[in-house]
Amino acid sequence: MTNEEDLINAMADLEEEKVLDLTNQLLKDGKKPVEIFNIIRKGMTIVGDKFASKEYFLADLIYSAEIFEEINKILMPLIKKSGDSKQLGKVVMGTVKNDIHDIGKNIVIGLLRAEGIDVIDLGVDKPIESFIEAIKKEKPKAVGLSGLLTLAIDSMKKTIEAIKSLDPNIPVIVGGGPVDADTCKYVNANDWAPDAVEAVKVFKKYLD
Ligand code: B12
Repeated sequence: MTNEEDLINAMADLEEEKVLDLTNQLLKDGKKPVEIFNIIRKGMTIVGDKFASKEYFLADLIYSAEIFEEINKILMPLIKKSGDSKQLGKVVMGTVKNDIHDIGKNIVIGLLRAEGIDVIDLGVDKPIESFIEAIKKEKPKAVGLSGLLTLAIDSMKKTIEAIKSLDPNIPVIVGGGPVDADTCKYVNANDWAPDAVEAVKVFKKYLD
């Protein structure tokens, strides 16, 4: 078995020490932090599946997030600033109302900032008004909405409706677990991305 598979399984089995050891091992082997984030995400998805099938409880979900926080402390500082110091513009980003998941959003924000994009992070469970106020105050070039719950899709749709009636030209980009091309169309977003690396490419399209 490769270290990658071991890491996915260690995360899925909530073996904190093993997860940290394997993360350090993969770094030594030359894996990029973003690639390791993607590997660990696969383990988190299994944690979610085990929760859905009642093998795991809420406490296990919480513990998976705590393990992730430790990994974050190792990997985030290693996400290199890009050589290009040109500021690419401002983005407002938040997790939509009724949803408190932010691990994925925070990775996206870390990568965007490393690329010289100024990100205003609104946090989690943000109602429509928070986005509207931030857009009026910060005048961003694009807005990012994150959500992991199926419920979040409805919040995204309503939030985008309000954003577009304030300014029909502001690009809104969506992402998170349940988001795909169909969701993007349904909520009337301009674009979407399945992971943090793609998210950076998509945001850059709208900032250049
Ligand atoms: C960890 C976790 C939690 C933690 C979250 C901690 C935190 N600070 O975020 C805690 C314990 C708090 C939690 C709570 C709950 N959770 Co939860 N959770 C998860 C779990 C296991 C992992 C999520 C995660 O962090 N993945 C890793 C990150 C890196 O991946 P990601 O979030 O997808 O992000 C990537 C991309 O999506 C993308 N991306 C993310 N945001 C954005 C934004 C933009 C703009 C773009 C372009 C891209 C982008 O880039 C990221 C990096 O590559 C998932 C399982 C799963 N399948 O996802 C369940 C899951 C999301 N949770 C679930 C549930 C049900 C809950 C609870 C309702 C449980 C409960 N009974 O209380 C509560 C929700 C409370 C609420 N109101 O929000 C369900 C959702 C089911 C559904 N369809 O609605 C899931 C799918 C588990 C399951 N299979 O049942 N959870």
